[in-house]
Amino acid sequence: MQEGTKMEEKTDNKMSPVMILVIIVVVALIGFLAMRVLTPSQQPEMTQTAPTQAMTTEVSPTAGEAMTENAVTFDVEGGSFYYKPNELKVKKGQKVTINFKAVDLMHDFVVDELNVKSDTIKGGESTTFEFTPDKAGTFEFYCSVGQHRANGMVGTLIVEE
Ligand SMILES: [Cu+2]
Repeated sequence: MQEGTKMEEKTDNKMSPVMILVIIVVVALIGFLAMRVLTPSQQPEMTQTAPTQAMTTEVSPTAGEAMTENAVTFDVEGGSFYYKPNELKVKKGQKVTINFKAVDLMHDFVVDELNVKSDTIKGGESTTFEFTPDKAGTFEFYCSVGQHRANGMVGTLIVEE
């Protein structure tokens, strides 16, 4: 017991000054490096903001010709008796492209107020049509085949100013 205690004390005394120095240096280095590593990690978030702004800037020049240059595309599914999605939100003057697909029976896509009427397609078929709303408002789109409209095959087209 006694010999063991003496040896430990000796070892401690010899190593202490060096160990303390080494520990101080290592801790200081780790602290310094940790600060440097953590600080740049916040910068990528700011870098990501830059591309988003760049994209917005690319769109802006085309917006000079009113909003006519804007375009939006929707995939709409028609079945008995529904549209999915049944609410579309667009902007006045925006070119709207709709990829309309029928899953059964025969369907079309009509908006009376905007003179929109797609081809009538059969189940399994699809058609693409475009229109550019020239007025704002909330309009109903519906299927003009048979009694589909009465059976609930309707949706809402919201045209924002
Ligand atoms: Cu229909």
